[in-house]
Amino acid sequence: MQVLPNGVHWIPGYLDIEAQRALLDDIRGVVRQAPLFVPAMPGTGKPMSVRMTNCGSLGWVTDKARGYRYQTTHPHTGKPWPTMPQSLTRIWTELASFPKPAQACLVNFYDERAKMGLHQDRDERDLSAPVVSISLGDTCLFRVGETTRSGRTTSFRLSSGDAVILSGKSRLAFHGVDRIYPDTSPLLKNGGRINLTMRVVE
Ligand code: MD3
Ligand code: FE
Repeated sequence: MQVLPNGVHWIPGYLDIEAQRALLDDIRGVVRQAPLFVPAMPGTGKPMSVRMTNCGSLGWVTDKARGYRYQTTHPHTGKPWPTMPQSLTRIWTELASFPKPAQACLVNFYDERAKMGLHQDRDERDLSAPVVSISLGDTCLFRVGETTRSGRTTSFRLSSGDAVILSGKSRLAFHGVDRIYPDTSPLLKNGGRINLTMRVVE
């Protein structure tokens, strides 16, 4: 485990290849029940380049009219989100050191052109709970800063199987994904990157 300057805990190679494959299988099951959707920016309706879905009792969604929020159902199918696979709840228990279970796991899919601008995660009512993130597939260039947008940032590469834990001060750090490095992992046959973020919402 490495602690970065801003208090971000990073565990390179947290999941071995077997565990990555098993988790990916579970995520494929989630995506079959809750298809990836294209999120839109509040106000402008501009599509994000990342595609998303969720599992757990709550899921993060966004659209032009209603903006960023958590809700109990998929925005297109109207069905409740699939339950969180045990592979994920086990990771939460091991890494979060928090008395409550995760309510939401956001699944982000990046193709080779996708990125995520610098932002803070503050749509959760309980900001005392950590966020636990797992990366699968192609490597990305990840950037994390301070709790103000203008703070200095540190960049590092997140690879398949890496875990990141955001707690305490780092929980409100600005962060984003600047780029995906194509063909850096054999895990996803058509390439791309999946990021899973588990959260307590309320
Ligand atoms: C640092 N996801 O879903 S994961 C997001 O790789 C998000 O898909 C990125 O940012 C991704 O909101 C980054 C690592 C991560 C997650 C939450 C954080 C880093 C964070 C919250 C606070 C600070
Ligand atoms: Fe985020």
